[in-house]
Amino acid sequence: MNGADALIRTAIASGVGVCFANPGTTEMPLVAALDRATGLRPVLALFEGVCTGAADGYARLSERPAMTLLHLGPGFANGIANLHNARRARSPIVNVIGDHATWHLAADAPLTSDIVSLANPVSGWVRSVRRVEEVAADTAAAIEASLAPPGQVATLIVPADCQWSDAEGAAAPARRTAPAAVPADRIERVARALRDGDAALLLGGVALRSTALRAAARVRAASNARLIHDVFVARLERGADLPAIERLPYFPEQAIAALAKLRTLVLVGARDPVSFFGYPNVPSHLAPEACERIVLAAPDEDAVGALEALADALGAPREVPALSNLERPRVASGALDVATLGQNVAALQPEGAIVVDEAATSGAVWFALAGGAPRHTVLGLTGGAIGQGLPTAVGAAIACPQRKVIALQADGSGMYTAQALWTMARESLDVLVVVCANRAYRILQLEVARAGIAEPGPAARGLTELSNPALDWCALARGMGVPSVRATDADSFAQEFARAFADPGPALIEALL
Ligand SMILES: Cc1ncc(C[n+]2csc(CCOP(=O)(O)OP(=O)(O)O)c2C)c(N)n1
Repeated sequence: MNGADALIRTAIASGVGVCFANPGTTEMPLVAALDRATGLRPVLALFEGVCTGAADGYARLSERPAMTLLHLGPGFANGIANLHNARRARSPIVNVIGDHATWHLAADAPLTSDIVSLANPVSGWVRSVRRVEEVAADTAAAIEASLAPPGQVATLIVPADCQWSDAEGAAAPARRTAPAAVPADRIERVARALRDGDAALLLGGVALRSTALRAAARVRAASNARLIHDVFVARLERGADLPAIERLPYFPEQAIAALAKLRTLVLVGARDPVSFFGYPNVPSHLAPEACERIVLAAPDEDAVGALEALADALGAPREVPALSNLERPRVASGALDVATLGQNVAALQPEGAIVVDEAATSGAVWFALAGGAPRHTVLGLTGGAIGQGLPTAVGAAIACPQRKVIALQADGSGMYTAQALWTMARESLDVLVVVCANRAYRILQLEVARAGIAEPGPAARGLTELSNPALDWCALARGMGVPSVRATDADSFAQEFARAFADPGPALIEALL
């Protein structure tokens, strides 16, 4: 057994099941070791941002550590934007990066770079293996670090000679630590604050899963506190039988108005909400200055247990009705625009769908209406680094092969990591991609208007339009092995969308808006 075998076997013993990879020469011993082991599925992506985004999607749904295999500093650097999103999502990811042999680094060969400095900003844990004897233990330590509540990105740099040299064997499997319990006096304090009125709970992390949402609905029934989640969520369970909760608006003026009356904001696995950007004369923090912030559960604490204890402390009934008076919309016909597109997705999405929402300005109507759809899971753009949607859909489909994945994908963002389509085809993933083809960076056009520019000049227009030439998503998809069709009105969209569910496997609908 060599160091690479020790790494792979330790990973398998620790519950790692998939490796999203784009290897090179410095990872060859690891590639060979994958063939000598069973239980670790290698998935090739044609750009590292697809590997890291897929690892994020996989981790959000499987609750197992996701592994990437990336090539030296430049390969890793290509994956950074989606690791930034994964860091915000608190996804347990282990990046394994091959490096030059320890003795070759001094030669400063062309691909040599400072990998640690690249890794630090997006990793909660970074280590370079020094000797082959340490590979197995370092691998277990990396996996354990990735799983430390609430989950984080861990990066392990493995020089090629530490992979190819003889090793003793695998390490003991990584251990999983449970989140810390919330002390009783904090529960009491929050219960008292909620009795004073004008309060809201801001839910994040595991507090957006079904058990926590039901406990939060008990808290609402007993206290009248509002239940809110941030605009972009790592994973939200949603739909007919779950309590509906409010989503914070994206633009700060609207979010500030939504929170204006609050006297108490209870944070449950969430941070104090802030504006996505700073604008002149708009505060960073969205809740009023005078509003008291109380942490019920920090992200690394047991939010579910804390919500249940809080509901009990308030004397809430054990079960409350879902309280969602949202109804599923009917299928719309006529022109295809963001309203009819959103309505038809909400009207037709199948039970148990996983919806990856990188629809940007085309997604709001769908989100508002889908609360009345059957149970589904929403994965959002946690770190605002676009190009996350298609890769995350890959990872979600690999984590949950029995569920349909719908990637609601804005066209501009989709082009950052369009290579994900090829992996969908190669792995026969059950993903329906809906490209919201408005042929613009619409959000940036809105920002131009918000900046007070009534008549955008050629630069402002040229840098925010995706015309000339228009992207042909059907051709792009076909070229990567994904069957595709274009919809130009609401009726044909509904027909194609419904048809895609009868037919498992990857497909793409270009919705011309
Ligand atoms: C990695 C990264 N690069 C650039 C941006 C800046 N940016 C934010 S939104 C956007 C364009 C979004 O356009 P599209 O995805 O087509 O959605 P639309 O606004 O048209 O709905 C850009 C370039 C970003 N957020 N992240």
